Amino acid sequence: MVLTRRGFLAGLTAGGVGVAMAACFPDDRRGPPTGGAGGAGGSAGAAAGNVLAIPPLLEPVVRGDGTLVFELTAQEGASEILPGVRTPSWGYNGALLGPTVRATRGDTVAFDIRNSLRDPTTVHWHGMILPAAMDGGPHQVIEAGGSWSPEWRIDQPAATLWYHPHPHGDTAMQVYAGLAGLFIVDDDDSATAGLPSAYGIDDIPLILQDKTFADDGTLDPDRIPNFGIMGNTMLANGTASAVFHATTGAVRFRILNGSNARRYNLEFSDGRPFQVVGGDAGLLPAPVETSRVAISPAERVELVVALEGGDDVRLVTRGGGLDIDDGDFDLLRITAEALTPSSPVPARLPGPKPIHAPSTARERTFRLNGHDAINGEEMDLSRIDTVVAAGAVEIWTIENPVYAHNFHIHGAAFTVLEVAGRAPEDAMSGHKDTVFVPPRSSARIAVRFADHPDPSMPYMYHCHILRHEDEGMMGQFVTVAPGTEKRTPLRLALEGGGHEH
Ligand SMILES: [Cu+2]
Repeated sequence: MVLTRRGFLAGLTAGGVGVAMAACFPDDRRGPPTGGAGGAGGSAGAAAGNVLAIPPLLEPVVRGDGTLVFELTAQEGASEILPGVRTPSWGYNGALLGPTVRATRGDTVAFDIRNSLRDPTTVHWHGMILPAAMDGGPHQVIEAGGSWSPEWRIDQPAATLWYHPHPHGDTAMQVYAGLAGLFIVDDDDSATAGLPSAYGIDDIPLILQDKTFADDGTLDPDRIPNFGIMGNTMLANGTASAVFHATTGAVRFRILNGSNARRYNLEFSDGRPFQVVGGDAGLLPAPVETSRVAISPAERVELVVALEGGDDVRLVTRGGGLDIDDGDFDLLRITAEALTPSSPVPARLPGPKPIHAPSTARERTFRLNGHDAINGEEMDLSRIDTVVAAGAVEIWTIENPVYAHNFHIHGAAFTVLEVAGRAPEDAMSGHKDTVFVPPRSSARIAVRFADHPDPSMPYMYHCHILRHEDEGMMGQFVTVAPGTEKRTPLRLALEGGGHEH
């Protein structure tokens, strides 16, 4: 199977594919910061940095029945990420990353997705609770030149989700090339929660990624042993040396770890505390004050930081003791002059209640083997590994005997019960869809599964270190009508004979 890296590397090595240079977003993303300390006039020198790009909100067309219809095209392009350097990159509706999709609980959303890449791709809605056939996993392949039109009704708490490719064996390179975007779900409670909520003003999306640039400006796909790509240049929303000029006394950052492998140990450069208000799959029930929070690939954290006029502070990641959190890096410089006052973070937030497993809950164990298998088996697209009653709550234990991994479940949300035998940090106590499992430890989670029975179309669970996922550290489960578990077939008849490594 020759999916791997073909199109992206062809773009890298052919000296470009004749596409025009394009900024990833329509706003000016490369000018000097407006009024930041030490602004360098028009030269936009490295010391001054580059204005943080804000992904535009994707405007839907509203159908007669109220359905919100969004259009996304996966495409090749080129971006000026480093000053004066042309970098071939991939994006949705642009050359790098994608627009932010936004919808409210209760909305029916539909997508017209076109694949104008030269490779097959998929668009997976990470964190969305939806029928498996709409999930955009490795079974919903969109061939080069093809299209896909999923549709579903959103029914889950407000959260910062995201979308990205999930073609089996090629996810790492497609994400690294630039395919990723945010999907914000609102609900009635989040609208009145009293949190900063002016998109791009005091409610700031922040997609953190690490890249390495080769001398010719191309993205270097070199990998470190065991984990895959660890870049040496930090990007925020595709902006290198990013600067955000704050205008309000409190700013909410919706942070996505969009990296292939890197774990971020987030702090502010002056150690100031901040309030964590949300996690992967929803707001917290109350803000958690801390000065450090860590997110592994695909995890999200929402935080609110208080600023004062004259502030010039950096969001940084500090090197830790793992291969995947090596090194200290600046992620975003935040400058502040005259600030509009903000309301304090409310003491109570409308986060969903913890997911509670009944005493009769089914328990299962998943052991992460090396970096390419779960419970002794590599991913097989034709094999159903696990059958779950639709809508059930189960307790899953993820055992990790060797390397750093995390664990993501599609079409589900969970509460972390324990990591390495202890209750999770408060900041990780909300609803989640991805949990970090440190080396030589385990995690225990109470998982609520989607109530969309379909014995013939699986969801995935996998490590979200993308190289591990591509190498086979992934399994498949179906959700079925309660009582039909035992007669659910464990083989899928796939067109084309299934998957080979
Ligand atoms: Cu892993």
